Amino acid sequence: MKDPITISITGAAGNIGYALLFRIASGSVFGADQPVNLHLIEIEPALPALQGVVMELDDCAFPLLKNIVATADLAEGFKNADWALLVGSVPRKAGMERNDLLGINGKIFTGQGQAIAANAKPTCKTLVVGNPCNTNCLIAMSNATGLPKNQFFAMTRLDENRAKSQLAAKAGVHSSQVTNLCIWGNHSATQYPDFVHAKIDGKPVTEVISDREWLEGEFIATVQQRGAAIIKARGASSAASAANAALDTVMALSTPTAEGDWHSVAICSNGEYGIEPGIMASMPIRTKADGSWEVVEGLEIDDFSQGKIDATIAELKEERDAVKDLIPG
Ligand code: NAX
Repeated sequence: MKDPITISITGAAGNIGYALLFRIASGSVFGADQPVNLHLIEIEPALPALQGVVMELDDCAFPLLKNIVATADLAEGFKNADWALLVGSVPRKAGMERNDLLGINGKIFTGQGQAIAANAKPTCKTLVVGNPCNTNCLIAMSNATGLPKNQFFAMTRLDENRAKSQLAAKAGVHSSQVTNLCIWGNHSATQYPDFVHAKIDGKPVTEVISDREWLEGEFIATVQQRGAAIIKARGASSAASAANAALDTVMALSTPTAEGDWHSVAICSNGEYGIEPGIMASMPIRTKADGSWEVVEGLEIDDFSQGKIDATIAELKEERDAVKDLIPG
């Protein structure tokens, strides 16, 4: 049997946490031969609810789940972490401006970035889900002194999965037939789901779906507004699909990407595609056989796509400027 790996999860008593933990503990993420420790991190008021989740995990008697830590202490929570999944954050409330939210959550991610650097394994990978996830991730990464920037990610996989499902429905195919779908930029209503490079059964989407007006209009708007549509229908924000996307991201970053394909995740730009270095932007990513990853470079960006990418990157720059006091150096 392998040595256990440790997965630290903030917001573990929340909705996404509830949909995440049992799949990790069951072995469906890291494999049927990989034991796991779960470090569940919550704020003090949520610790009683977290105890209930721990009781349920115990009651599953998962063979692969070796140890559970439930804590509000960041040092204990991130100790020896192989993965840090930062899900917890303060939701936007009525009357709160975007910048207020950035400021409140920014402070959370400063401390968490520092605690990951001080306590997690030097190889720990961090995935930020809590919104605004790109900028929260930028703050965590910037405060995690000593850890490589390429170990920090913000989630846009839910947007990728949503876009694949919309294209599949329009083309009358299964979503698994849609590949090469890149979400560019921010996980927000400015994101650009790139249909130009996406493929259906290996053919360009634009050859399979001839309705360019739909692609440029309704398709993009549906993906951008999908989160809001789910809140309207369900009375609560996406949880199971968000947890699923977080686990898809972990798996996509842990296993080699299929030949010719890519996946979407926000990473710290090194200037690829003219995106300002240091911006946490979603791009097409390939995971290599040795476990490292690279940006897929050389895609031709047409004028329509460039306009959309510029808009979402402009928003990310605004967000970064709003939290510049939380970014050392
Ligand atoms: P919930 O409100 O159900 O749960 C959040 C949990 O985080 C709560 O239990 C709360 O006590 C905890 N928490 C708050 N501050 C914390 C801190 N400083 N340390 C540790 N825990 C803390 O929200 P849920 O539905 O689980 O959503 C979690 C986050 O995911 C939200 O920020 C949400 O906006 C974001 N989402 C991100 C998505 C993405 O694609 N990146 C999609 C889904 C979701 O909207």
